Amino acid sequence: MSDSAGFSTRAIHAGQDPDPATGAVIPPIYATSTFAQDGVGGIRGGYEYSRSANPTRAALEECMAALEGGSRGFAFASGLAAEDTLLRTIASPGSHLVIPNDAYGGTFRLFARVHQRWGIEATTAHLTDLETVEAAVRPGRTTAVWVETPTNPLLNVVDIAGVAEIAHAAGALVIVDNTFASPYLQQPLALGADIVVHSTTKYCGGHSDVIGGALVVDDDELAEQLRFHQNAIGGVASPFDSWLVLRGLKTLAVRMERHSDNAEQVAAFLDGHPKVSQTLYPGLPSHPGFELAKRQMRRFGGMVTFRVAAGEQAALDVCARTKLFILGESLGGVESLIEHPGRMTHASVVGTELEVSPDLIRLSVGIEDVEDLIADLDHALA
Ligand code: P1T
Repeated sequence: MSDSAGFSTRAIHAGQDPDPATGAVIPPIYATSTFAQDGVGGIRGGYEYSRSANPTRAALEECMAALEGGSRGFAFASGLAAEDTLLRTIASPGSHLVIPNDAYGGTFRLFARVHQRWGIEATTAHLTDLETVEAAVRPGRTTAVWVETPTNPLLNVVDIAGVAEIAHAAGALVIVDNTFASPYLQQPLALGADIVVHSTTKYCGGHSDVIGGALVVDDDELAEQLRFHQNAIGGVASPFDSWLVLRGLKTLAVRMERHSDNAEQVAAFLDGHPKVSQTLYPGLPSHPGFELAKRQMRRFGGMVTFRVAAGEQAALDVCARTKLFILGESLGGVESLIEHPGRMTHASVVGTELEVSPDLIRLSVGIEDVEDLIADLDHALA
């Protein structure tokens, strides 16, 4: 496959040549913990123990790297395992990071309740405002700026290139959690980021049947440090989970197009609805990040957040009344999901500055027929 191959060609072929032993077109699930050695120290085919490396996981890692335009990828047992390994790789007691004041609650909890205990300091900043980023970064002292865009659950759009300029001038790395956009809609490394993080549980896997995470970099030294920590800590993706994510990646481009088509229509429907006080979707011209999203993303994605005019109880009632939109945490699968961030995905940040409004509902708009999705919401809001 040529280096200039298009996104879907890479998704279907990168790291996935036919199996050399059998010609199998799909990478086999190498369900093995260990590999026979040809005498002590004589490693056959590069594999010795599956925590260190496994052929199915290696296929996924190569494919993720190819899709993000990086040189190396690393696959983990969950998005949070990827984040934790990354933090242990780049930070140590005394390190300072700038983190978003609007992000997945679990990411914030990892900083506030786990890493802070080990002496890692994190300053929260409103990353959509570059002046705030500039004020939060300590030149020569800050290890990294952690970006999530679009954010979970408010769908704020952060200027990756703008943050990279400020962070790099201060000697800090830029990390981008690209879970909501997926590599199809947004390419953080090309915009100046140093490290891309994914919860592959979401759009990369795409079918709500696996928990996984990934890191991608385009720097040999950083890659070597991550490889060491991935093996030393051990939170790796299993062969079966790697296979599921790889299968999902093959259709990522067509799924993201359909997610975006459907979400655009759902957002337009909600935006004009009398029971909805605010609709948050980067593809609405009224969204403060609309112009930036147009520049930075291929399309606007499948996540839509809205506020119910009558308040929290009315929001909870809507969550209870949808039938096609299944009430559940997570996102990015082919089926539509609805959730109440205040009581579900972001319950762990109640009482912090990340606490979200109680009238907020988050939709992961799936790839069903959009007329059915809109009818379901119309009924639930009635
Ligand atoms: O759940 P896990 O695979 O460990 O990924 C954590 C994670 C990281 N980053 C972002 C932006 C995320 O949205 C998540 C997980 N989020 C949910 C489970 C959710 O419903 O928002």
